[in-house]
Amino acid sequence: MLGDEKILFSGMQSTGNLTLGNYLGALSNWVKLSDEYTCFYCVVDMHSITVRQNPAELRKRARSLLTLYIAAGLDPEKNCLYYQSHVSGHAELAWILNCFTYMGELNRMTQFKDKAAKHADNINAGLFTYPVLMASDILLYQADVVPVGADQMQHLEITRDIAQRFNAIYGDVFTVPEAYVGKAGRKIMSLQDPTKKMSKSDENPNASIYLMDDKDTIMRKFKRAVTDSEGCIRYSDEQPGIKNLIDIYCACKNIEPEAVVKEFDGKGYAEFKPAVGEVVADVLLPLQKRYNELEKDKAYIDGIIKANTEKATYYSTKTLRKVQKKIGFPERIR
Ligand code: AQP
Repeated sequence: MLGDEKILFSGMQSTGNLTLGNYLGALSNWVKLSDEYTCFYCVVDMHSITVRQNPAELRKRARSLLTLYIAAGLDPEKNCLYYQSHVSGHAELAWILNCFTYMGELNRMTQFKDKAAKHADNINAGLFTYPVLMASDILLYQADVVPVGADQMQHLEITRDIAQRFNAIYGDVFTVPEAYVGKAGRKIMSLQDPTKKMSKSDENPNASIYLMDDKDTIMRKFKRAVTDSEGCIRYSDEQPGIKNLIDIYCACKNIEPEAVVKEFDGKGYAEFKPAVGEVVADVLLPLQKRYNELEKDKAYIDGIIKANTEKATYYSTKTLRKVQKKIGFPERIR
């Protein structure tokens, strides 16, 4: 699998049903990137338990997420699609890298501060060391690039710092990854509070379009989307709700905001909102059809999981053994 192409690593948490934000901001780009890179796309279920999860739900969501990766167009023969919890190297390397990460560095992470505030009753050590596990995910596969949104940039920086620190002591063990900053990653906002990002763990189902929402639900959610009393379609920070709907329309049709403003010049929200719903439903329909077919084929998905776990284990073990040797762990007796 590893030829001349550069290596890319990314993953998503199985913390809820995937939203249109996850699709337009990440998954749809992953599909494009897979033409150019050798990609490891992980279901990061170990990250997911930094927030309390219902076990049956977590298991179901992880499988559904992996199936959605394929339904969205990721070829499981070309890309390595797997569960983080099936490849023990992630946890093993994370422990080692914990010993090369400073408390002060982790204390600065804004995601930790945000999540700690949100889950004040469960500020666990895993939440604090989340960036170290993420560093392990990336460094295990010697990834050259990591597609990141602005919210994850701090975590990539700490990954680079850890890799450089380790390399400075033990030689060139890890590839130091670069951020892949493609075409301005679109940040899709909540339909109920356009100042907040659309998020799969949002408790209000009307705030998000889920990838498996049927057309009636999609149309209803857009109809209820919070906007303003201006009444005109302008791409302006003063109209965050409309701006978000324009972004969604643009991402689905691959056009620029100016074209949308022109198309809906003189028209009101009663016309614009259903138009956005229609394009979103059109984009999601093929993915939903494919998902429904794949979901029924248990043996096929099981086969993909098995083969890709072996692939990920093979590549991650190569890095892990090298690291263990460098730091002085005793050699394995064969
Ligand atoms: N609203 C969004 N707009 C654009 N991109 C988004 N992503 C998430 N939300 C939006 C991108 O999707 C990927 C998923 O990453 P993750 O599963 O690690 O979790 P996240 O970024 O924290 O996403 P969520 O949906 O908000 O999950 P929860 O609710 O569990 O925290 C990333 O590439 C992210 O940039």
